[in-house]
Amino acid sequence: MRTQVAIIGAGPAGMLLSEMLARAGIDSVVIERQSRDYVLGRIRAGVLEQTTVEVLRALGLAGRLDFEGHVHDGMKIVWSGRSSFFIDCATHVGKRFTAYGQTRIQEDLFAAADRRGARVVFNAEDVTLSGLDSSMPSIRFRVGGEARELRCNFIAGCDGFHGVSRQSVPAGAIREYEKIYPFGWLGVLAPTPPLDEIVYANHPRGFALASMRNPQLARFYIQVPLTDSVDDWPDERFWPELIARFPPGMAAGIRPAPPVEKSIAPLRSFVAEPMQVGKLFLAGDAAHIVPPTGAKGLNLAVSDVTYLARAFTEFYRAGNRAQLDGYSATALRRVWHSVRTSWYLTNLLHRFPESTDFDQRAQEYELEFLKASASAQRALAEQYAGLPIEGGIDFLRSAA
Ligand code: RFL
Ligand code: PHB
Repeated sequence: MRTQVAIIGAGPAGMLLSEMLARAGIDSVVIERQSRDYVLGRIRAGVLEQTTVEVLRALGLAGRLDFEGHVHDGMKIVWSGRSSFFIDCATHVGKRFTAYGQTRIQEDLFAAADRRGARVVFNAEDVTLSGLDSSMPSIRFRVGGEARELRCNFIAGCDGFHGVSRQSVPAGAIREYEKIYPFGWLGVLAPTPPLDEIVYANHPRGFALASMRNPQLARFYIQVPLTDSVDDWPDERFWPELIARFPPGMAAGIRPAPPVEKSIAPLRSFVAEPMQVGKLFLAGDAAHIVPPTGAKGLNLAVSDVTYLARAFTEFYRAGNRAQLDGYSATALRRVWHSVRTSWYLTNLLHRFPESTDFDQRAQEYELEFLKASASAQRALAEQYAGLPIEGGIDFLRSAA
């Protein structure tokens, strides 16, 4: 098999990149380790930045999103179980958010890929990359026990944090910056009406978050110790603990229901620099991880592949390598902005194992300051809303 761009990973980054390349007349093949059903079954992100929605709209992929997505102006922060304020991104920076599950986006992307007859190989085992510095890199893998090879001009590593792409570069070519947090999030998806807003709660018992998927489907998270497993959190323990971390007025709006999904995710900040080595370009979680506190991971995957698609388009249309050469530097500016914001919000809202009552009080008074200061709220709104895509996204409209 041959193609222009080999894409490793059929998550949101890989499938969106293949869609953007197809619009520009650039051929790609996507190689995915899991089955299609497995990829569609993963419950993850839920909050889209305005920039992400605009990218999907420019590609004509936002029909269902515009119909089903719940648009909101910002998020609420509560603490000490009593006080609260609203980070109004719509008022402060003119940007809004849309609650729309990552599972839905993944379905929309697979449907678009089916319509254009895209080449996506699922269940690819033992994927290996070679010739990253050569004029014709190649990917070897097995499907149903049969060995295959895909030769290409470039490789896009969109295979998530545990993928093979980043691990295939020569030692020392990439520097990694990492912070592992001493807790995880227990996430629950339940068929019950969500609260009206997305609410982040700082509480002496630990952080909690109330979010939504649709008017009948709520998404909740609570901070739990890293040593806990899902079995430690039967429903009889989860619901009272969640409710205890919200102020009584809000807690009254949480109606326990048997969850359809329950899982624990560890929290990590991670950035790989540079995001490109030879003919390999990393995008999305393969290059960086943010703790979910800022709801940034999926949004960064979308901005990375937007920059990457524009660079490939420039290269194949005009033979101009400048944007490809500058890809990592451009993408990292937006990445680090969100990495820093997510780290800040994680520190502000969680109870760390070593933290004392003093630390808890200091957090609470920082929140009091945010509540009282319009300029501090504006600064936070600017960070939470995410940076614009440098150079804009008009090229997507002209390609489509
Ligand atoms: P993905 O989604 O991990 O996809 C990578 C794909 O690569 C495949 N793969 C391989 N394929 C071939 N060969 C190999 N050797 C391979 N190894 C792996 C995998 O099977 C997979 O299909 O990465 P991508 O595309 O970069 O997308 C990133 C997002 O999934 C991620 O950043 C978000 O889910 C993060 N995130 C959130 N982001 C937001 O923007 N807003 C949110 O509200 C939000 N909430 C969350 C989140 C992530 C969470 N968890 C569970 C980590 C909430 C949670 C709880
Ligand atoms: C979600 O709805 O899954 C969600 C919302 C906000 C976050 C993280 C996850 O910060």
